[in-house]
Amino acid sequence: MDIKVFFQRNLNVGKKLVRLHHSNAILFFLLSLTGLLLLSAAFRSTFPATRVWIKDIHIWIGVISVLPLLFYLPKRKKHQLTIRKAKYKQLNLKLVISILLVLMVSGFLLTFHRQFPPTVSSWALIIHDLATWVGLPYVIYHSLTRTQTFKKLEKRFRKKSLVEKPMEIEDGNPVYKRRSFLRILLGGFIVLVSSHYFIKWVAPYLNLPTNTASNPGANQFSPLPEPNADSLPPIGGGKEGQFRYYTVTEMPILTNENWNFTIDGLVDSPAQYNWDQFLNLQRKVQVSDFHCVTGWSVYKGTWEGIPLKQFLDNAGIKNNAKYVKFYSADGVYTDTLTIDQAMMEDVMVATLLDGELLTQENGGPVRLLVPQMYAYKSVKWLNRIELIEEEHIGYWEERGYDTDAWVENV
Ligand SMILES: Nc1nc2c(c(=O)[nH]1)N[C@H]1C(S)=C(S)[C@@H](COP(=O)(O)O)O[C@H]1N2
Ligand SMILES: [Mo]
Repeated sequence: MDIKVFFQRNLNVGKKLVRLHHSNAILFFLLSLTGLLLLSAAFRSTFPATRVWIKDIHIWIGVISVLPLLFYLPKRKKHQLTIRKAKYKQLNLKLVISILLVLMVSGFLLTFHRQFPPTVSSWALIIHDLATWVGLPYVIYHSLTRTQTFKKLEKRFRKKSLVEKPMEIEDGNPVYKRRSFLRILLGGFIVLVSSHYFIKWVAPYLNLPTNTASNPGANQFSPLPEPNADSLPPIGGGKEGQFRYYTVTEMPILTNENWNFTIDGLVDSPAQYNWDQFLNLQRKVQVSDFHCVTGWSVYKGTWEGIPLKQFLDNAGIKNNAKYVKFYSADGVYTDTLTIDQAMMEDVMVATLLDGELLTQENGGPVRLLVPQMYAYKSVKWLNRIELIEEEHIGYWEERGYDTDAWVENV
């Protein structure tokens, strides 16, 4: 990279284009870096608070990256004239600009997702991811083939072939062959590595088998709950869309032995249930949507469980209680609702989805479900409900998430 162009004045168009190209490269690099961090499960659990402002930074770099495109517009004609004979450069330009536009539009929709119906943001997220999985490997290939090291390597190959088979240069053009061989090698390697991530991302959308089902660390409960007739077959027709499984800790491994469920705090009759006792509680079935604040949604899940209201009514809320606090068996994650919010009809202590016991990665055997709020309220591996007087700030809210979790525009 020619850093000088950033400090020179009165550049000609060519140099200005180089500067735009470099700016674009730097911005794309920063966007990839922050974007991959945002995707990383390890980063989510290790630096949760950092993740929240990295997201803001990602968005701001995204905004800034519109500038090189804007500055390019008036130079477009001249540039296209200079590359009219270079097929690869033309193709590259079209590809890069389309990918950038797709990323920008979908990024914009994701940033302002609260202003749009959740279907818009679920699609925007899928498209943003897809454009990343196509664009990033391509840009890596594009930039690696332009490094000095790669060019030297190509030259070495060329020299070798000149020495070994000097006669073939005129007719067989081994120079060209050698050169494309190196590029194919690099391209193949990049495709191989990125397809691993791509397949991991795309598998659930295409209903390809994933290896989570045979997860040896998964929960173990018996007996399994007998699904209500409305759950199996699911009256909602089965969920639409994919969960992204989030956790800020190792996923807890829960079994009959180490699991129990408590309601206590400011209630008249605190209670504790083991798995058998919990299964004896009267369950209801409801069809609800599930929205994560990062943009994805799962629609029409047929959820079965105990309405939270039922729990609270049975326990008897004391007069001084103002909030309901929810604890996870992961020992870290918590959140709260006001009593009014907690008493909403569709807030559920859920234990089945589409007729099956909630899986470990989905927060099973029991999770909270607050359909009208973003899913960070829906505490996974729920094992304790406490009625409290003072406000408690939830895990993500404490780290920068909006305390207003209501999903509008549904
Ligand atoms: N215990 C616990 N509960 C949690 C979380 C978590 O990390 N730990 N993540 C929340 C967030 S931000 C979302 S979007 C949903 C994700 O649910 P899923 O992992 O079943 O898709 O769980 C919520 N509940
Ligand atoms: Mo979320």
